[in-house]
Amino acid sequence: MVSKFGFLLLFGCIGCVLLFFIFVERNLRQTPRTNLHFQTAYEMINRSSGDIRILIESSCNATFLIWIITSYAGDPSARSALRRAYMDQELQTLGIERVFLLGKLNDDAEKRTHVSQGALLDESRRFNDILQGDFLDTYRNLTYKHLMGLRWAMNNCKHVKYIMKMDDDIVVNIYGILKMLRSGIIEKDSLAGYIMKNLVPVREPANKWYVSKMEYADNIYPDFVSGWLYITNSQVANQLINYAESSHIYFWIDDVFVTGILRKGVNVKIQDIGKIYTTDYRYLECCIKGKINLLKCEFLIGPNGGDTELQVKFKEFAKFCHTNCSIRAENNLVGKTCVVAYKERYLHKGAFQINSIKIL
Ligand SMILES: *[C@@H]1O[C@H](CO)[C@@H](O)[C@H](O)[C@H]1NC(C)=O
Ligand SMILES: *[C@@H]1O[C@H](CO)[C@@H](O)[C@H](O)[C@H]1NC(C)=O
Ligand SMILES: *[C@@H]1O[C@H](CO)[C@@H](O)[C@H](O)[C@H]1NC(C)=O
Ligand SMILES: *[C@H]1O[C@H](CO)[C@@H](O)[C@H](O)[C@H]1NC(C)=O
Repeated sequence: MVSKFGFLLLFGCIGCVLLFFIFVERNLRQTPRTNLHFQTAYEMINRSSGDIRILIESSCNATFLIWIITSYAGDPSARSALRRAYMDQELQTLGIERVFLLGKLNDDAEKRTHVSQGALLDESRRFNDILQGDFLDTYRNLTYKHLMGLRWAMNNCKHVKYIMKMDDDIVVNIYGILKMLRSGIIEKDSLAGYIMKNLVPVREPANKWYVSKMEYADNIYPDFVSGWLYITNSQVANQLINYAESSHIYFWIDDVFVTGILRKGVNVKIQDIGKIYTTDYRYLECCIKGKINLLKCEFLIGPNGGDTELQVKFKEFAKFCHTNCSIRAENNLVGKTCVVAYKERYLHKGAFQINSIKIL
């Protein structure tokens, strides 16, 4: 009898131990699965763009368009060129206000660039066109900068019709942009720009633009518009910002995140205005040469190719030709007649791997 009871006890114990192991094992297996589920695509962070403290603020008087420009705090040269190209007074008469979006520099960066916080405060007092957020001015914080600009524009520029976001190394013909906006071809409540389709994350760890699976798990980015320059309005900015804050997601490549991931999340349309972009600064130089023949240029936007003064030269051409030149004939477009030695260029910094759409 005793041995029979002992047997039962033994079996019971073995059963308990087995059950315990099964339970533990299932838990072990389940925990990571749940985590993976929550990390589907993007890094979860606990710092939303709404928490960003503004160190230097600016007022908004724009009535038609607020022009926000991401700029590296440590390099004022592009800001200076833009200020000389398009003077405040002229912008004001056009209903435009321009604001540069900066982060802050750490001691190392201040030493390297010889730009101190004091110098930035002076710059702001002098030009009243700086918005500086309380985050380090680095590549991986670009998304903070971008969202800070949209949030500020949305809260402070209540009466503007458009928000235009640009990078400071991009050359632009403002007169041409205004003409396009007034023509009404930009769809309401959309993001209009150069559409990037089917781009894939860079997965080589040595690359500066390396994106880990933790940061972004999918193998392809949603369609987005290049951060070079895009146009939208306050309603769209509002939706993007709210979604960024409620979803607690973050991805550091700013244009992919804001105009791709967030945009898709709130179901905003993107509109292709890629025809007015060139990816090669030398085409802008060809545009400028057309001035002697009184010819306009089909390109309104392009990179400065490392020469900040191209902004000033292109603006002079654009202003002169806006009233004095004629539109080029189809067979005389700069894209067809300008001869430059072939060199691959990229519209998007994080996209080195990809053969993006060829537009030239
Ligand atoms: C905006 O308006 C305020 C008050 O009218 C003025 O002090 C400020 O200089 C203006 N800023 C710009 C950039 O025009
Ligand atoms: C972004 O800014 C925050 C706040 O200044 C800083 O702590 C962080 O190191 C920055 N991130 C990167 C990747 O530079
Ligand atoms: C148009 O051309 C005339 C004559 O060359 C010149 O005086 C005028 O300044 C030009 N217009 C602009 C906006 O540059
Ligand atoms: C992040 O912080 C907020 C409070 O600001 C809190 O409600 C939330 O649970 C935190 N999320 C994570 C993932 O830690």
